[in-house]
Amino acid sequence: MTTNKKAIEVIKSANKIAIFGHREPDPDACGSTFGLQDLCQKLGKKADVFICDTPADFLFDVFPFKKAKFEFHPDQYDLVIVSDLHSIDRLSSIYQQKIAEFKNVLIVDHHIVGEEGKIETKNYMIKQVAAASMIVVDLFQEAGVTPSKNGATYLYAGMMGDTDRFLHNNLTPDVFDKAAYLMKAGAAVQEVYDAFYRKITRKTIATQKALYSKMRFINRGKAVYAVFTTQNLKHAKIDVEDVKALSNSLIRIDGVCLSFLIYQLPDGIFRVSMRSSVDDLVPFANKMNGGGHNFAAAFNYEGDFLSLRKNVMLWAKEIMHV
Ligand SMILES: [Mn+2]
Repeated sequence: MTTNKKAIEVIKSANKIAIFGHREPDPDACGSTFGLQDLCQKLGKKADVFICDTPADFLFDVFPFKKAKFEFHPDQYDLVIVSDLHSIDRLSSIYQQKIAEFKNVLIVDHHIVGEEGKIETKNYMIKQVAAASMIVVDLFQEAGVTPSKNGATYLYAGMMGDTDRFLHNNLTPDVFDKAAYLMKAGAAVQEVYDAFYRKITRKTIATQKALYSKMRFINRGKAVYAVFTTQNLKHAKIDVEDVKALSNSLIRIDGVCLSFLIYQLPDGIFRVSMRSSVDDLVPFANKMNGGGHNFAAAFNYEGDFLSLRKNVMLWAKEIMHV
């Protein structure tokens, strides 16, 4: 494991840095990558953030996607930083090969996944903290530089995404310390809340309607699932990003301790996003070649809709040991 000090040395010894978050970017992937860009710039480096997936609408109010680059030319960079991921298949497919072959990679992550597919590098920081954005704050503090106001906003937004604004059980005193640090650095806290939580769009309402009509209770009401096929999404005039934004909705239902929110990706594969209030989901997610955190994990399922519905009952039983 790379220390904060060593990570700063790695950044300082580079000239031009390319920064990547995971595919289907969420607030923490965006916050930690744009936060890292701010850090690199504060250290006098040139740094670019790369994104090829279209992020969810609500993220555009907070993150400067216009400044992000799309096409990656490895020969123009001497360091790659990947953030909020550490296995190659969590990268957008167009970047996978180039990063797998890149010689100098630094990993900044907080996910627990199986060793399989881990990007090969000796420089990795994989810490069990609530958000990758928190590790970036550690790096600012290690380097003795303060984030710009925008940088602080990005990192704050990342932390709010992965803690759902201090709601999840991944909280530690460190989360609050870092939130306070970022607010002092000028993070636009209210703007983040307006963009992420205060504003509800018509699409959100349409998605909620579809979600509640699709959910099915299993295991005597202790588990619940909802499946969105590509056809369902089209019919409801919503997209995968809208559904993903409601990943934490089903586990809030009284009496439910396990939820599966399942949606079909454009390539036909189903993404199974799990939440639990009781059981550690990581072993099961790893078994399915996925990963995540104790109470929030995901994996991909390549079968068809009918087999999926059958399997979800078995998965629930296995995870809940019944
Ligand atoms: Mn994260």
